Amino acid sequence: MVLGTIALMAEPFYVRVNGNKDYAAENTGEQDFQGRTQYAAYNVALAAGDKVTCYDEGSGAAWNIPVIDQYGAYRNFSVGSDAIVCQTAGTYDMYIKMKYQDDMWYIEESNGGGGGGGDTKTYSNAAPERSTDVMFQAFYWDSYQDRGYGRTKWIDLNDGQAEEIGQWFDLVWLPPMSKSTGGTGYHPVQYSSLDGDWGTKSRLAALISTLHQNGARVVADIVINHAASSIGWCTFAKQNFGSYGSFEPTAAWICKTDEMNTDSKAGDCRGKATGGNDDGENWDGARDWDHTNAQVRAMFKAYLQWLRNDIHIDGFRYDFCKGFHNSHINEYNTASGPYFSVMEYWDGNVNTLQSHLNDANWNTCTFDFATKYTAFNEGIASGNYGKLKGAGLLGAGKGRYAVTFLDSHDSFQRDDNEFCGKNNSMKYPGKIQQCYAYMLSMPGIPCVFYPHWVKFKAQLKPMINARYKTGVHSESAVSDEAGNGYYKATITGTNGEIRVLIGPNSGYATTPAGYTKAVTGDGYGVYYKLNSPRGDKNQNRHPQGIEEVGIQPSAVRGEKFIENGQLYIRCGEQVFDIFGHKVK
Ligand SMILES: [Ca+2]
Ligand SMILES: [Ca+2]
Repeated sequence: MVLGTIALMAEPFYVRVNGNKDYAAENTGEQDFQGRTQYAAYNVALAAGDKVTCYDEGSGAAWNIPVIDQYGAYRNFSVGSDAIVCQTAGTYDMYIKMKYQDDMWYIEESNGGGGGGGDTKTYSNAAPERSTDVMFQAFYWDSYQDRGYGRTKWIDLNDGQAEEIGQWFDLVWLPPMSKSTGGTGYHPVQYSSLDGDWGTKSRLAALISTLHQNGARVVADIVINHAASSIGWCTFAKQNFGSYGSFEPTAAWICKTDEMNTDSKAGDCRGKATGGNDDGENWDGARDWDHTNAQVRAMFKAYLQWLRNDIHIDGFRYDFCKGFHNSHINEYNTASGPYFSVMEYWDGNVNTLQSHLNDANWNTCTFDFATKYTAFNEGIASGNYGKLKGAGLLGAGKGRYAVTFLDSHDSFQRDDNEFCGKNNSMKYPGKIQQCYAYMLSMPGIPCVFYPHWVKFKAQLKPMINARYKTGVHSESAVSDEAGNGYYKATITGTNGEIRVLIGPNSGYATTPAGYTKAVTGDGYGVYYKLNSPRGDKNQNRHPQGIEEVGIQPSAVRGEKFIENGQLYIRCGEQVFDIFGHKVK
């Protein structure tokens, strides 16, 4: 009977919404990697809750396609028993890829942009669900000079490092890239100028392209609480974001609570900051923008849209989020649609972190300072392994919103003693590898810090690989126990599980029955088991710059060939497997 139905299937096909509205699906004339013929219905307008099926006019039958390609806007849909169900209202291009018992949807948002490489789709939430991403902080304080762990100018990263970084990490956080008063860049002078101490705009573009081609998304450091003036204290540089607008900020755009109005060094500028009250904290080292001013907000929306679409930035790391009300994060992300964002809200209280995520409408992640302080500083560094259980945002069940980390450019080492004190008191003092064994095994999005990568690459790679192979993600379930001198956890991924043992009494050196060793070291062991075999992470990358070679994972144009029984596709000099992963 089933075969009979297949025999009857014939064009024309339609995308049918709620059983009564049809959108014609045209034959695109293309087949995907697996030989499925592809049809497409464009600009399908859907509301949340709408049910979508495929309809065959030839047989008069509608059927549910329960598989959605993960590289499209799959997060906006769920699979129901009789249809796929739209979760996020929007206008979508829906590709039906048909093959007997192997049909699937590939769905893109119709305004999805594209072209030019990079990830310019607009995402509806900047905290990705069930994210398998691992993040990398690609700099440390003033590392445009070698300050002990190598130099990280754009050219240094692009020449010899970016391929490896792109292959092992999914999100690469670059330092503030705008023209600034100098140094690391946290006092920007002109957002729309990308020439600074890290290098030129063209060097930056080359680095972004290399990272995309090797499978990573690029996260820009966004400093919007404050800026430096260009002349004196109250003259600000013009901002030109091309088609997204140009702006001429004045002292009226600065909070009246800024020190411009009180500091004697402001000279003639004293009293000229006439904006509203700061809706967050004041930063006394630079001029605080008045985010209650619609012109200021328009400038930052244009800035972020320009970064997304013209510079091919995929995500944002928001600096000093104590400095302004975090509802603005939601507003700016909604306007620019990043794949991912993370707030730097420097507070170790897990309830405070959640309160500010709530202010941002949960449309972002935040750095998990609670895990840093509780699990690492008070826990591992003090030999108190009980602190690892239930710590931070992970313990609160908010792994989707947590970016875990150990040290940053601020805490690790700085010359000015501003943060660290003379004894560098904020630098993490304990066993570093144990912290990474924890972070890279647990939910959340772990962030690896450049100096730690340089020093412990041999240990970190197998940890990242175990996470990748098992499919552990930001919302993975954890089963754990802790006691005197030990923490033991099992973390469940989509393709297996990780067993992590930390502490001198954890039995870390003995491989648990049924597991494979990823890596062991001083007081820790990371082990994994898989549901099905999976290659190494750096061999299985889905290039973010895939548009540059004219390929969509859904609709592949190129030459197919079979090697060792596997189907591959060649586009120019690049070769992809059937999942769209670049293999050559
Ligand atoms: Ca200020
Ligand atoms: Ca402020």
